[in-house]
Amino acid sequence: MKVLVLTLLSVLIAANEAKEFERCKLAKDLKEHGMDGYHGISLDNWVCMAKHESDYNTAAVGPPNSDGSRNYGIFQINSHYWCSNGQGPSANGCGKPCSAFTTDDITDDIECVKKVVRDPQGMDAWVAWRNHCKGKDVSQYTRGCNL
Ligand SMILES: [Ca+2]
Repeated sequence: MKVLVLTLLSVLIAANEAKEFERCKLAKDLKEHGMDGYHGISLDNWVCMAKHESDYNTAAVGPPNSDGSRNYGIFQINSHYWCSNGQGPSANGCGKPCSAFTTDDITDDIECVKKVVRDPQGMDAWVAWRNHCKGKDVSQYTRGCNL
């Protein structure tokens, strides 16, 4: 029994390491990094984007896109434009390996997102944001968070 409990515990710990960011923790982290109103985008829009891009999963790696690139992490940062995954050409606009965007520390992810949103496409770069958040009432995404 003790062995089983320990095994279960280690499985739980491993699963937790690539964590699903709790909604309000993400909102707080984003706010601390100056994202509330960054490039005119409200905090709840950023949280909504992360919800629909990755379901708050910092370890998310998307399936291959039509150009063979992939998207990484809680904000699904693209390997063709913003990070290098060593497979195929990359502009690597954020100057990082894509693996940097699948860790629990989202500081570098946020810094990269600031570059992405300053591109001409703006928030429309995130298809899930366009489909699920754009022009909608997104206040629920920061509701109840003590920000
Ligand atoms: Ca990271």
